[in-house]
Amino acid sequence: MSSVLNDPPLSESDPEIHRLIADEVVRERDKLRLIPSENYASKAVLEAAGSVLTNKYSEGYAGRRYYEGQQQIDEIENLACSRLKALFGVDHVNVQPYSGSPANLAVYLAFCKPGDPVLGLGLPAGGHLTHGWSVSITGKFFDSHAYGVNKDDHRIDFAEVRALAKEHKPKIIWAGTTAYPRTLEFDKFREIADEVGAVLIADMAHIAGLVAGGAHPSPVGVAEVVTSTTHKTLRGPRGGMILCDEKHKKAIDRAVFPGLQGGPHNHTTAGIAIAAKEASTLEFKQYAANVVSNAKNLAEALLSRGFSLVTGGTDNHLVLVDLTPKGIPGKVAAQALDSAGMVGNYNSIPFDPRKPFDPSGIRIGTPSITSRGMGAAEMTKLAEWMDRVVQAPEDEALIAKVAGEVKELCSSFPAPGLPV
Ligand code: DSN
Repeated sequence: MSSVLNDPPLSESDPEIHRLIADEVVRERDKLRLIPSENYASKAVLEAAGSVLTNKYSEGYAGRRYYEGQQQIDEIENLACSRLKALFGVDHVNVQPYSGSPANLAVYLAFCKPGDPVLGLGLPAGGHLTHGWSVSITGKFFDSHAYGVNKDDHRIDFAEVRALAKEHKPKIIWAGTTAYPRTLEFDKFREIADEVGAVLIADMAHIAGLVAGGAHPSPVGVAEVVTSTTHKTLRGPRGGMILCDEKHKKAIDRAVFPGLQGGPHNHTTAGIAIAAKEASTLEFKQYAANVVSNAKNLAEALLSRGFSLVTGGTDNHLVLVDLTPKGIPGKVAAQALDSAGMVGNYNSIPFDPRKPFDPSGIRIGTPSITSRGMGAAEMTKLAEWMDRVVQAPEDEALIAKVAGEVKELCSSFPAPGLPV
């Protein structure tokens, strides 16, 4: 028997998966990717994420593992942590959470017992499932309470945050969002957390890259614990992390392993280390600023075409469009826009009279198109295309024409990480 396994390339070993990946490359190349939680990871990040590091088990932490053979892994994890500590100016970083939801679950494990009161932004107002929403394990296993946004300006209702905090005395308060276009005022949350003796947890998943690049105020030094994904505005591989003050280091590390997870995904850790290095450059600072200026320009262009925007605009990377004045539901619009080469997601708006699976809004953002180097002129064009499509979502000829124009524009803005 030969000792060498037959080890053909993907195109030969599994042509179906090979074809699907190739088709995804084309999709990511030829369309405007507007989902605000998505981005393009660099070639270097993709190379690490697809490397032999995926073969290794490493339960434990650097220098204290339950498996031998950690000569490279310990160095990689230490590099990821030290780079992130420098980037965010924080005492401690754990890079082992598999993604944002496990990072948040680890926080519950570190600070709460089942049934304890917790407080977070409600999903319909732009919060995340794991901040205690009823269908999530975090809403089922804890006594969760949800604050919302003001009826008039759709900004976070701090009077409600304070009232609920005083009434329920939560163990933790979440300050974090997935569909909120405004600056998060971490200091206001901290004031309330201090008044009731809660630990303030900032979930900066959506804005981590903006924070790293100085385009959004940092929660570090305000919230004692900060969770995040690594693949959104930060442009790393899919992963999660928890940043914390020295005093919570032990509780957080124990909660992640052995509390919640087994072995870390070392290929992801290497990708996170690379993303942290990339995010510490002047070029990335400019990127973060451009993400915000593109979102603001896009918002202005949409407003000038009669679109209605939740909160009237944006301070960050995303725009939440209320399509009610355009007379088209979010899902119909999102599907027509996708066919025309503009990929966003349908989304509830605050106090939405429609159901979450067929809501009134769409959520779009600029992280991916800014990674391609697009700027003000392209935002104006994008608003024009969106307007044409939402006015005639069933006009197949128009949709095909716009898709062709989008593809042509994309060909002038190659995306990071994609084969040319
Ligand atoms: N909720 C996802 C999003 O914002 O797209 C992230 O978990």
